[in-house]
Amino acid sequence: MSENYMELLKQKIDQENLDKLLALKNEEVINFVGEYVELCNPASVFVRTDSEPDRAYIRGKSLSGNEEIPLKTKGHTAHFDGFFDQARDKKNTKYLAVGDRKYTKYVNTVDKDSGLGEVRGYLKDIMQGKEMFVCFFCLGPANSEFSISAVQITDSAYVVHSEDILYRPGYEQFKGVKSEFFHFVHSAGELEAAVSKNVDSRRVYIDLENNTVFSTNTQYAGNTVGLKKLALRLAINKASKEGWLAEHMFVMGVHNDQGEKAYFCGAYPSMCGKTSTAMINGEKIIGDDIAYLRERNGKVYAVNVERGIFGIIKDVNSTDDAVIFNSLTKEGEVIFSNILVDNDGVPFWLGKDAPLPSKGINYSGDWSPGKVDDKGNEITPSHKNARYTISISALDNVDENLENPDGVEIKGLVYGGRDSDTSSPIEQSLSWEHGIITKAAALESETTAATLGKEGVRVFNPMSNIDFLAVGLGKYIDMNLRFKDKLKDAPLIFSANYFLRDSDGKFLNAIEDKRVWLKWMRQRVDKSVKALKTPTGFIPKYEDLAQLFKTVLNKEYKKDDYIEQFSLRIPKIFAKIERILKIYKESEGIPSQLFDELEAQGQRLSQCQKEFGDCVTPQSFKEE
Ligand code: OXD
Ligand code: MN
Repeated sequence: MSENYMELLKQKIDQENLDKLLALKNEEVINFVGEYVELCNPASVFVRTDSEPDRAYIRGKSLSGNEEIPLKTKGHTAHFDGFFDQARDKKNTKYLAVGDRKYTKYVNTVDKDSGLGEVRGYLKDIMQGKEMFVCFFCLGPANSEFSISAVQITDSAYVVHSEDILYRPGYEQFKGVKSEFFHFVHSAGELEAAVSKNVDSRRVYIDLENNTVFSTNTQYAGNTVGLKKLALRLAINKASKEGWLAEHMFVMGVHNDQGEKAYFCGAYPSMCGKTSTAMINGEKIIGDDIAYLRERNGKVYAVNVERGIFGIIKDVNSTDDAVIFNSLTKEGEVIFSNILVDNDGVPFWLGKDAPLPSKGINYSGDWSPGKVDDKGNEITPSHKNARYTISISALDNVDENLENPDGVEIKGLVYGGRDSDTSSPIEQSLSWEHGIITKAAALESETTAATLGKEGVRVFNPMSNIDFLAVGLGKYIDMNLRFKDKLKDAPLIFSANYFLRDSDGKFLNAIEDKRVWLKWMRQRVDKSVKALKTPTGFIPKYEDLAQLFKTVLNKEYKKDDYIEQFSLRIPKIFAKIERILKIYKESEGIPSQLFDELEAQGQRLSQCQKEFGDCVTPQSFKEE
């Protein structure tokens, strides 16, 4: 077996770890490990099984290598990424391109030979003097038709520790793996004060032919935790060949008045309320970030690919986010990243309802108020994209179907964006096709701190998956449209926007209002309320929302607020259609249905504008 690397592996790996590797009886794994032991040249290799001692070993290594520091509360640790390594690096994330495979212009590609040469150059001897960790995980619940096995090689114990919280163990399952699996090779590179020193050589390169992703000279989890967004890209490619969907979506259960649950999936770009929606008090969470969706018996089923949350901590407070706040402030395993640690070992973050410490340590080193960077810009106490990593089972409202290998039946899909002036807070599409085109494929969002670059710019982000598209835009839209072909009972499709503002820039909705929007969608699934039909979809009736605001939030919902929030801003919608059409007209292979839907919507809007003017109040629309 694998004679090529056997001699090398015997030299580099001690007997105990070699036995763990060989017990998998998987030649592809052995060759993969052999290839990267040879290239990265580590001082030693640790092979992680699913056992508790192996998990504890990794946690210990993360602390002894100073990748994490212990905090005051038992089980809590803090991790810091380098000053310039605080978000996903879109610029240096590239597909290794071969042949005539199509990509969108929103992702980067590099010729495979030169890209591979470059990244292999960085990987050469990169682990000299370091320990290599070889780890096995499962994307999705164990023993499920949804799930995909994955092997991660890294020299960062923090990466493995994060993966341990975020993904199901996969060593035992690997013993039976015959089908294709995903491979990830990561090195944080040379460290200085426990952070990656050579961020100029930060690269994330994706090889779709070999289901492999390489990542070098970075620690930020979005660039390094292979099973997260790196695996999503591989999964989108796999799904496109096999007829299912890999989506940037939460999975959650929402109750009706009788306490019956229906499950929803929701796609929102980062920092648009996806995680906070998924963990809303009173409802049930299965996942907050990535879902695999499959058709079975004419219905849609979904699983959470993960079992933990790598969530944005900014603005998490005890009133608006009670569920997560509670879990983050009690004993239990949590990694806080890029927050401020005060002198007592207590984490502080922007928007925490607690006094600002007078000093502490953050991603810039020692910190006190007024600290500025080289350019004189203020260094905030915690980074805007600071995060927490926690197991979903630590949340009070975890759903009992989190580990169900069959997944849960999905009744609604929600597409949410950050939009200050165009779309209403909630709207249901007129049909599957109308929803996929005008809500999902036309999704835009204003940029945030979750990726490097300027904030507040409106960007096109279809299905909130633009950064991760491993296939051309036309093919991806088509996959979504055709997903309906076998469905007898297609989920309803909604758009959501929590960020509408008035002309003075003031938000029109409170953070907690999303609880009402969820309940309205739930009612629509039950067909227990009617709606008003507008040219862009179905909107709630005032009476239904007023009732929900009363029962869910104990708040009075003023008719004027309803009118302001749900009026149809026709010129803004036209401008959006123009932007979207321009993008799709410039792209190749777009299904004609997309243009037909947008054109039909445009005609309905023109008609409506003629009749009612530019801004149409909800009273003008008829009940369906
Ligand atoms: C995430 C992201 O971290 O989308 O989930 O950036
Ligand atoms: Mn995400």
